[in-house]
Amino acid sequence: MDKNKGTLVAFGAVAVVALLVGAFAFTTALGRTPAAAPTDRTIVMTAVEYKGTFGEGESQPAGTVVKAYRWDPSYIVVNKGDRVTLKVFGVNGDQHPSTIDGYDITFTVKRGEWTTVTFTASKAGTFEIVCHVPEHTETMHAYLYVVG
Ligand SMILES: [Cu+2]
Repeated sequence: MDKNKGTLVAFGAVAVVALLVGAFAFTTALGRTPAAAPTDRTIVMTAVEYKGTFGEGESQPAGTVVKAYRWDPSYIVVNKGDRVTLKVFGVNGDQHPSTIDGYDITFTVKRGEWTTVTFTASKAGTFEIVCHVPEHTETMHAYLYVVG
């Protein structure tokens, strides 16, 4: 390839990249919408326990049980201003005294019962939903993302 042809190819490549970047920026600007109007959101969750059992040749004696308590789902996304209702069903564990950090909300989920937690997502940010039973606390975290 001669030098002029190589320069022309390089210029063309730069022009194509510039066009793509410009088109992306333009469509992104067009795609922006104003903040969503506050809405009512109901989110169904469960309090669950995962269990596993060690087998032969693993790091613990065969038959050793390992378990972890979790919220399902563990990620919740709402918009600032939304009126949020969490409907939480207790599947495993006798009870789960819990908090939503940053919102001063406390609630307890009991096995076999539905617990309803209602609040307005008035603060943007990421807030943890944590169970405070000592053997659950390490793993029983969910994350509330309030977009605003
Ligand atoms: Cu718990």
